[in-house]
Amino acid sequence: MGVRAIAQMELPPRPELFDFHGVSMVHYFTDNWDNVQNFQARPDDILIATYPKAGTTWVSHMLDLMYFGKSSPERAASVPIYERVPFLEFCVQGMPTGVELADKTTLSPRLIKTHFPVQFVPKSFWEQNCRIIYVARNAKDNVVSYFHFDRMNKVEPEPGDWPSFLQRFQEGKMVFGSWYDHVKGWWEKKKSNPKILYLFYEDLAEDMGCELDRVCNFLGVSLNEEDRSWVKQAVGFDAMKNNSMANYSTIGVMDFKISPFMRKGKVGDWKNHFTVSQNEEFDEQYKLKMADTSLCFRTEI
Ligand code: PPS
Repeated sequence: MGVRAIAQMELPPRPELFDFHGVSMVHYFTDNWDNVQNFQARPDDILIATYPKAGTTWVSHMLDLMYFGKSSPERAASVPIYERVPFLEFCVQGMPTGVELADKTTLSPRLIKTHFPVQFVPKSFWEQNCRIIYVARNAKDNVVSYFHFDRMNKVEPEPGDWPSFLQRFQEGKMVFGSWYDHVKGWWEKKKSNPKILYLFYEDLAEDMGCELDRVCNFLGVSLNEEDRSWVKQAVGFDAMKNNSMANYSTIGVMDFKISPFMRKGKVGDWKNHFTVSQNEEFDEQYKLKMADTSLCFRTEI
């Protein structure tokens, strides 16, 4: 059954969080664990790794267009992003798993998405010395985006109200675990692994041209001026929001009447959600949790 067929399917009730090797998860991302861990990466695979809601789709669409946009224009026009860039650990009944989609990809390089914390990445990616692009987003915008996503996505646990969601975020009781552990874990790994490029959502929002050049440099891709402008334009928020192959409107597990996948795409939207006291309390905890890292985020640009 194709991924899009899920639109017609009845989904079971919302999943519960449970502890999985020390990380909060739901079964949709652990049910295929053995196949995921035994996944055979190829040396030219490119892994796009993120904490959920940090800009995965943005960078996935960018990379897909960079590599295949001009050579296979029909691909971007007719294949949704979740098939062009398989989500490795995804395993929802009635839909192809991420591993199945990746295994049947014949194009090269394969672009593969994961939300795993660094310690969950299948070992073949390290053995094959694959290039990895990690995207991180500031915690405040990340948690706001995650809240709206969990409201509308039926394969996520019930979000509850905003104050309790924020509390859970601080405790790391989110699908894929603690934002703090995730961004710091990948940051540490990057220090000893030159095959990891660590990007920030805020930098992409501020200067896409510059970040696109960094990505091209890292991957050894050279785009002529015309293609560079074309990719830049195609990954703009409005262009992606209006593109049914990039905006997840073809997947049935999400209810866009509650909130669209391409929601606001802003840096600083957290200011519309945090109360003054929530912000003060958040800052206090943030300082403690980030005291042991050199990693710095911008919450406005
Ligand atoms: S997921 O479900 O984890 O794969 O989601 P992810 O793609 O990582 O994150 C979704 C958020 O990224 C925003 N987004 C963009 N912002 C600016 N420009 C572009 N082109 C873009 N594409 C995606 C998307 O709107 C979600 O953020 P919020 O803040 O909810 O709008």
